[in-house]
Amino acid sequence: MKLTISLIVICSSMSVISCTSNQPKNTSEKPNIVFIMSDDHAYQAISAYNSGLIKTPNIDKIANQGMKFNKAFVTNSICAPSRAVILTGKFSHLNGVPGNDQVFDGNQQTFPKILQQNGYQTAMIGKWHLKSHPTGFDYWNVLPGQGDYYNPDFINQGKDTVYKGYVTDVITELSIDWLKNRDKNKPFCLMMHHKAPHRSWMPALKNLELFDDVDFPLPENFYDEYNGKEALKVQMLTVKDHMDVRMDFKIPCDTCDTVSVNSWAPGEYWRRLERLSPDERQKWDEAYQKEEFEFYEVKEDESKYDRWKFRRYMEDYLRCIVSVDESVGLVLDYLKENGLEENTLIVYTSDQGFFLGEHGLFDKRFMYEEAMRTPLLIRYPKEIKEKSQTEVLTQNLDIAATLLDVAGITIPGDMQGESLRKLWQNDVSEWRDAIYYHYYEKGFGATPHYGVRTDRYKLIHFYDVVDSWEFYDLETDPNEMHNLYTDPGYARKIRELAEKLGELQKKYKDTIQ
Ligand SMILES: [Ca+2]
Repeated sequence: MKLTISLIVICSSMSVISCTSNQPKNTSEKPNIVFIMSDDHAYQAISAYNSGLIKTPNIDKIANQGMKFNKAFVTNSICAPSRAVILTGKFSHLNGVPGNDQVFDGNQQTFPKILQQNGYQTAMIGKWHLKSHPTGFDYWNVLPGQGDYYNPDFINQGKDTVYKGYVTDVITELSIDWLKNRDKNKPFCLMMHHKAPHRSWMPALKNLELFDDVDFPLPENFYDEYNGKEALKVQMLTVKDHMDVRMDFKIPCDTCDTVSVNSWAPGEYWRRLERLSPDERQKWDEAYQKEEFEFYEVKEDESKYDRWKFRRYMEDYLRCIVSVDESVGLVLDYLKENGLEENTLIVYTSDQGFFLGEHGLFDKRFMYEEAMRTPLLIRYPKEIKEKSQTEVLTQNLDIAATLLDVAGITIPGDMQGESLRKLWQNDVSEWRDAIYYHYYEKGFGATPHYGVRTDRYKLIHFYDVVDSWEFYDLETDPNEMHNLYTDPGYARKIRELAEKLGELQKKYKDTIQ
């Protein structure tokens, strides 16, 4: 059975957007922008980066026909803060959103606003997650908060609206509808932000059988014992100890001996299923029945149970990504069929990376590679050669400056990122040699921390919940298993990185208490 989308409410603003424009003709030469962002999509789960886990042929097309950024990082690995950094081109301490609880001040400068002021028509569709309503968009239609996977609520330019279908498909359909109905005399910037593959990884019903029984190998540092990692000793984000049997593994058991540490999780699980129609719910229950039988078979055997948990995590996470990849394919097809391929810059990225069992973890937050790094692919045939790659250090901080630069707009002096355009123009002479990171939230036992990463080394200072330093040599220890902070052989290098850290904090105006 295929879940089809039918819109309960047709966007009433489409006719407004398709009205004629008085825009000067020269803006029609400006490039269009399609900025596609998913939520918690690990680079390990994109086949352009790692062929071992999943095939993502459509996302890979952007890499194959454009530039793949192999060292793209965020400044603060969590959802709302990353979005605020991307919009403003400023670090969290300056854009007002250091954590998920702050309300984004929509009066501040953002790149969509600047594009709009320069003749672009702008749209924001999907996950927004910044609490205040979007500003700087001719059209916006966003999920409230985290949003739901099935038959989701949206806020359509201030009006509560419910759409029938799977959230990734709904966001795609709204995006393509907007493209179809846009004013074709103006350049456009479409931001299509997927909810998927955010926890709790609820796949499209048509994809519930995918990856069944694939024996995903555990990452080699799955059983990291956290020697020298004081902050990881107190977190509550491990696959084997902190996932919820109902919400994460989809086993409908409220009474069995579970591993739940989140009292809200069972209620959340049942609430989310209430959004399914009776037929959809039956399909869901049938699909997960096999997993329920397995759960009772393996739960008393710790080793088998650990592997089963990891497999359950991977199955649903990757099923969600299959839909995201389909979405990218549909948007690429639309652009191609409508002659927009050449003059449109397409970005694919995630709001941050994600642990897929590395260090035993799921989630993000920490300055270790899998969470700090994020996928970044840009296709723009007018300027970027096919199959380009870069190894230089980039950040989500650079997105705003890049998009304004490509649109021929002066980058405001208070934006803190650099235009990535220099990289595909091979102008790397003055590119940064280190990046700065600062994470603030304490949820799930995480500890605030800041640090610096160069091409080879990483220095982290955890403060608040625990106070400790970590130092890694990524060349000899890419899995970040050996904290060398007290190793005398690295004392000089650690001093150099500490100096660099101070320089970056000064440069970016981050005052540390
Ligand atoms: Ca996220």
